[in-house]
Amino acid sequence: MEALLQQIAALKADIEKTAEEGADALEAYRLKYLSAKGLVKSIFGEMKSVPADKKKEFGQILNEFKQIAENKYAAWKEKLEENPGMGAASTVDLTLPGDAIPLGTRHPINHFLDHVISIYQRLGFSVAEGPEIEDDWHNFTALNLPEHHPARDMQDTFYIQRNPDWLLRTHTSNTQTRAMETQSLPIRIICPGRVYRNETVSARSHCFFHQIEGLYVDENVSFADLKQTLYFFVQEMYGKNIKIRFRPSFFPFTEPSAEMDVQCQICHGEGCAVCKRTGWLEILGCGMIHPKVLENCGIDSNKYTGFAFGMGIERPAMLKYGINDIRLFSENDVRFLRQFTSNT
Ligand code: 2NL
Repeated sequence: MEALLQQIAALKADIEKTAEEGADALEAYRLKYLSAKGLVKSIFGEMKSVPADKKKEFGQILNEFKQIAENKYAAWKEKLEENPGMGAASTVDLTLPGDAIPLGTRHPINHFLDHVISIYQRLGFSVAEGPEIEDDWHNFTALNLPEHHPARDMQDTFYIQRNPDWLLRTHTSNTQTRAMETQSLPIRIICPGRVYRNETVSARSHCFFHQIEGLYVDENVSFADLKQTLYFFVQEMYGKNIKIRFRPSFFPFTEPSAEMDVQCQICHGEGCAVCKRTGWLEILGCGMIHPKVLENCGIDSNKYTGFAFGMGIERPAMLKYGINDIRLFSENDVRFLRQFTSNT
């Protein structure tokens, strides 16, 4: 009797520590404890050798033992049905080298923009950003673009159908009109960003592209300040020996207006196909902010003056990286993007 009780205690402990693994282990457990030749049955067989006055007590112990064995089986089986891979030998080889994590690179447009930004930041300009969906006032009217100016034509501008006063900005000047309306003077900002024009997409032009504009408003800002700022910029961008020239031009929002050329970087002024034999490349437009524009933005044009400039990003970036199709910038073909590995 004593020996039997000890055996049952040992079997209980054994059941408890049996690891719940796969279907084979479960079947082995069933055979060992619950089958016709299993331990539960055989221990029950010992009942006949138990003295009559102990049969009731022993019967209870046996029933409890049987319950434990059966409960474990039922719980195990349920777990296995929920998770058929349970207890299977792991197929992961932890000694294999890991998969390489593909690192992204900066887009060439952002790379070029960041370079331009860093140069103007050294002159004390800070970056300002504005909305790409803009109202007519901030994109056109405040900039002295008369109501029937060709740039307002449906041909050039994407209007928002829901509200014809809204459009996709055609230049980043909207950020500058907003800054002049809201910021206190002096203002010295550069405004990079994406702009939109309703133009036929080709290798040379796209319906969206990038610009960076600059603006400086203070007392006594002169055209000499404008020239010196832009000269510093091109020297940082193209080297100390770069030659520049200004040509008179016209923009409704500046007076006087000019375009700035740099000596062609391909032929160094000799004349080639890229500069159309002129030896010069146009890189930006600029001028003194028109007094009407200052007034439109709530700035006293008798007290304050300012200069502004704007340059496109795609064309100089194409020249710098030898890219012959503007569409490559926006197609996100990784074969193109992966060529720009530098992140410095
Ligand atoms: C170009 C020429 C230019 C400006 C942009 C500007 C902005 C304000 C007031 C006055 Cl708020 N001017 N911007 C001025 C001159 C030229 O861009 O060829 N851009 C690609």
